[in-house]
Amino acid sequence: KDVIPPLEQLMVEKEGYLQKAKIADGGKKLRKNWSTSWIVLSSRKIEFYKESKQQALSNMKTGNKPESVDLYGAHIEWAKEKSSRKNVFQITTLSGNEFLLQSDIDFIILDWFHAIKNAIDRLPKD
Ligand code: I3P
Repeated sequence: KDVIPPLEQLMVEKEGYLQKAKIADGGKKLRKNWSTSWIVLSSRKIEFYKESKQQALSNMKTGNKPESVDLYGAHIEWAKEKSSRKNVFQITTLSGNEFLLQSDIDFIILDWFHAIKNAIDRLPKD
């Protein structure tokens, strides 16, 4: 049966394309593999879509799920030492998932860093 999500979860704060590499899952290191991801930030989560926005929208009808990251208790920090690329930051979730996000374009990555940091800081601390 259909469940109606709370309104706040429907409020998209920012969306766009970034380079993404998941480097740990539940604390277990993964082989780094950069790919372009369509990223949707709402107040308490980030969704990573492997495909383009167009494709993602049509896939929603078939129930193809994006990777969803709970921002509650998450950390965000610049991660210069984790990549040879410029403009890389890391998100670490409470469950021990680690993601690197990157863009060559300075203002794009700065906007994303601050948007995600603000979302995390607005969530209750405990
Ligand atoms: C990795 C790939 C990544 C690179 C990573 C390499 O090799 O070249 O792009 O990360 O460097 O190990 P492979 O494809 O063989 O797994 P950056 O682009 O972020 O530097 P790393 O091992 O120093 O993280």
